[in-house]
Amino acid sequence: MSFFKRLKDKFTTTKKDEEQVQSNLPKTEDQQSLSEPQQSNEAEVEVPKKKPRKLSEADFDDDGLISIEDFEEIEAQKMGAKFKAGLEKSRQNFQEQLNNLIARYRKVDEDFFEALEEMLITADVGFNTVMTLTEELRSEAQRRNIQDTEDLREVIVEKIVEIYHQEDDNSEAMNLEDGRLNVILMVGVNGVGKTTTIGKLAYRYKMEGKKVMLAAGDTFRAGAIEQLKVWGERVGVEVISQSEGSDPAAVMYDAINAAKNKGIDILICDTAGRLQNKTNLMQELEKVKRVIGRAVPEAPHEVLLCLDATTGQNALSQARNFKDVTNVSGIVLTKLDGTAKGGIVLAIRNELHIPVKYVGLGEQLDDLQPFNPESYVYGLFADMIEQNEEIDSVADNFEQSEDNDHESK
Ligand SMILES: Nc1nc2c(ncn2[C@@H]2O[C@H](COP(=O)(O)OP(=O)(O)O)[C@@H](O)[C@H]2O)c(=O)[nH]1
Ligand SMILES: [Mg+2]
Repeated sequence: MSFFKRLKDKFTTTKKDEEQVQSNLPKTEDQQSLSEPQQSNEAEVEVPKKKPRKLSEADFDDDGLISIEDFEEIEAQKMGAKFKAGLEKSRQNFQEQLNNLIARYRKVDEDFFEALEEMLITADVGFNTVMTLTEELRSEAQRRNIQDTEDLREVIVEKIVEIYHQEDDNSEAMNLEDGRLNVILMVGVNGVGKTTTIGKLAYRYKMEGKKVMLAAGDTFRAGAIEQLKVWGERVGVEVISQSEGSDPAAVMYDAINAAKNKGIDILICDTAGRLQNKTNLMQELEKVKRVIGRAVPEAPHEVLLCLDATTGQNALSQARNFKDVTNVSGIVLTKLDGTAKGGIVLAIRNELHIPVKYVGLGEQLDDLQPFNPESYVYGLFADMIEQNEEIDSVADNFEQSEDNDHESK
């Protein structure tokens, strides 16, 4: 199966299928209270039978629950839709530029590769990463004797995923374990989205059935504690705080005690993004980390650095500063929805060797998504991936209409 076809099968869904599945999925109480009240009358809900969901009544057991395979399929498609929506600006930019390049340089030659390099660098992919990518493309084109730039389209997208995977596999996974208190420390400069991300993470983990608590460690910025409390209320998780100006290490100490007493699974700690100067900030983060480490062995289990995708190369230099002081275990790249230069993800991964664990794709509670390179390239090239398969989809439709004929007999 071609690369594009595989991505398409995995992530694509039609609007109608999506609505049907949403209305059929069992909801938790929390989900219900956060979304609009459902109008549909249960007796009228029809179980979808159409591709690509492939759901049928047999998928639901007596309690109305669906199988793991179907659940995973639906999750992948929901994720695909999130990445597609969140990366819209970048996608328009990437696809338009790539289409222009392919139209302008019909033959695969050095001029084409140079223009491609320029395009990728402008999209924040990062110089070294671009060089690696185009080197691999050159040899792949030679190896497979690809002459037409049109035929290189899919290879380019495939290589982006490959380059991403060259690093340690599976490192996007969070270091969280059942049966212990997991501590996540959120760091990053002011305004990158730390507090918002903490709210979204708390929501995500709570939906997964975890007991979550938050620690208001940004005691420096006016209003920061209040902002976290608002998130706590919205999501329905407890926030441990002290007054503005107090020692954040003391807040952490309190929070860890409270978390232990209440059998919390995940404690997420907010921190200041700016103090009187940079040295102070880094010293404070060190102290906070030390206090956490003394109270819980091997904690913090994750130190997540928040970076704002719209700041481009500046985000990379922030990352270098933080990396020097704290052991950053992962990156949350926020506001990807706000930039047309979504290539920054690749630069971060390849130039800093820190995995991107989550990406912020918008301002809704569920717009924070676990990062994975396939959903990402799907989001970046979705229209191209879908159009590329016109012939296949004609075949699919044919199969489907045969299925339907069969069923109606
Ligand atoms: N569009 C968009 N805005 C975001 C995202 N994440 C955070 N923001 C916004 O960024 C601004 C700063 O966020 P905040 O959490 O206060 O940053 P902090 O200073 O690092 O704690 C807020 O207006 C957020 O709504 C995202 O993924 N997409
Ligand atoms: Mg904040």
